[in-house]
Amino acid sequence: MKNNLKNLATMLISQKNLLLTGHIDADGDAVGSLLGLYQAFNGAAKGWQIVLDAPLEAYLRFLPLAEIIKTPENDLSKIEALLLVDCNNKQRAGGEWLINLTEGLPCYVLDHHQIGGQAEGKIVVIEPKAAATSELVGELIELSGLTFDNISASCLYTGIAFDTSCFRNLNTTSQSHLWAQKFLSYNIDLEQIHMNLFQNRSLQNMQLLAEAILSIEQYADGQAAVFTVTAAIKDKYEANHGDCSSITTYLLSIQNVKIGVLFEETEENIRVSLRCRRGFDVRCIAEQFGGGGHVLAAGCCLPKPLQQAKASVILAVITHIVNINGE
Ligand SMILES: [Mn+2]
Repeated sequence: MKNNLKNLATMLISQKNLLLTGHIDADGDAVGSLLGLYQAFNGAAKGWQIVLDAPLEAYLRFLPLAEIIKTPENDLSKIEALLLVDCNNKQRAGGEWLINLTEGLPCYVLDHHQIGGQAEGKIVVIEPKAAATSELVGELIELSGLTFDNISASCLYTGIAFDTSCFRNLNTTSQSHLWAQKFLSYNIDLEQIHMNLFQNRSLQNMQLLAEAILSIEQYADGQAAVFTVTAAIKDKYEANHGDCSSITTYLLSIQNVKIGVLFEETEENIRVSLRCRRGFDVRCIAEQFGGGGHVLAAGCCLPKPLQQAKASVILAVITHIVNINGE
């Protein structure tokens, strides 16, 4: 991994007109990593552009440099290379527009999501042990002999705090805390970051959570718990996808629950987000339905109708629990 990271650092120092992008529904880690890289490597002077599939979600707009992030409608004709960040394939980063735009251009990958096969890219760095891609960006910056400042430190701290749910998730390591220690020395505004990431629910979002709590179903002797958010409930509270997926983790606050599942009915399909405790593996459940993610947090999409999608996924969840318990 170290060698590839060094090669990536060498590339980033000289590469002009780089397109940087992250996965769809870009989260605190994807965006923090992108902006931290851009700042530390002086992307502005090199014609780098950060482009996301959709406009930045409101809770991340406090980040320094957030205003430079573009959407695919912008003129991107000058692009010479692509770096996928917190993501390891073009499909996951938005699909068609990116595939068309970067056809034939060198592609680089910096990510911490485990993948089954080999990622496509000229230089691929995938380190699933890293709690956040922002940790890898920190390493990349240090390997390049570059320094942090208040802006890059704020962005990268945000990435780690987001992906570890403020150093509480089981993916958190001593390394995560060491990075936090380092970034804190750049006088970052912890209150602002934590407030935006974790204490930023609208009243409607809280009410959505209340409805979801009333919908909870339990399976496998209470080891699986399920939230269901129908299209009607989403409309009622004007909830978006972020509002929904962010509540899944509450299911793990219930005694004895090992796997939490949220079903969200959208116009096109049923989006499923899964969370679990150590010892279980929701990524392998998500993969059965064409999705992916991390061992402890994953997601997938199924075709409608809702009841059918629920039945399939719940069966897979129960089977997984039975298998793990039987081991
Ligand atoms: Mn991440």
